Amino acid sequence: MKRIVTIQDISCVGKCSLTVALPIISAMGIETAVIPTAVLSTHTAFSEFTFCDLTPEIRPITQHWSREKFHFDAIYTGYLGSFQQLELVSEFIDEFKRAENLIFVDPVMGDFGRLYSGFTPEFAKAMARLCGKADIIAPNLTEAAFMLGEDYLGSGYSREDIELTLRALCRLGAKTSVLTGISFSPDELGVMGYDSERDAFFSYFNRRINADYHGTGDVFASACVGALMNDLSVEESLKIAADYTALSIQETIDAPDGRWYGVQFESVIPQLLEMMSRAKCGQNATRCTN
Ligand code: PXL
Repeated sequence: MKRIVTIQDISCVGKCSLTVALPIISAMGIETAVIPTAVLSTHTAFSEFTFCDLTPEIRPITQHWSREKFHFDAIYTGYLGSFQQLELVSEFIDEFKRAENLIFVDPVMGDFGRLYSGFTPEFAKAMARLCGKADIIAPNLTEAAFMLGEDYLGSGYSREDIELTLRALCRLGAKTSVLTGISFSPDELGVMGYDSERDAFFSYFNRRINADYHGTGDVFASACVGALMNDLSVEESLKIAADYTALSIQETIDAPDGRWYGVQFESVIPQLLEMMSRAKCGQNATRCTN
């Protein structure tokens, strides 16, 4: 069984970061080790959230795992709350990077042109350096703009603008850059990516659902990492992650008790697994029995 480690906070209520990554990636059949970077009572969009910083634990955990000679097939980082955490995660990557494992950095910092509470443009620059160590990064347009020190593209952009941004993101050092939340027409929303090694762009779009919920980026990134660890290609993994995120949003809208602070990703896990096994069948058409 493959094993990954994901490094991000635990927001105890709020359906984001570890409470999303752990169930989704585990359900996809991948052992999911965690380094919780902080414990918050809720994510930071609630007022009066509590916060317990676990930064001092990161290096001792890294050192213990080093002595144990643990191996991770992927290192997936999400929300990180301080410059020091960025440094320690960078050290962790140096320690556990292997030729064959995958470093996936989701530089969670903001949305809709604004940084989340507590983040600064200087922090975005430091996050950009962490992105330089990744195989795949998956910012949204807000995070990309702050990391690149460019203006937020907003909504009136062209395919060429996005291609330029993707190329600039790869120049930070990541092999593949993916931009989430891309839309070239009012009724569609999707992702675009650039593989710098193949010099190839790719994209995938869904019908836009007019609702915004917290944690959808984490649902997307988790499903993407899970699919990649199931040996699906980046393109296939992004498609599955985008479809699963859209399903989770639709499920939340349709639920009589839908909650505003996160999406109902749990009840559509069976569909996620079906999409994944269909994609795997597609790859192994001659051997597939489902
Ligand atoms: O979903 C991103 C996220 C993760 N963790 C915390 C957050 C947020 C977004 O606001 O506040 C603590």
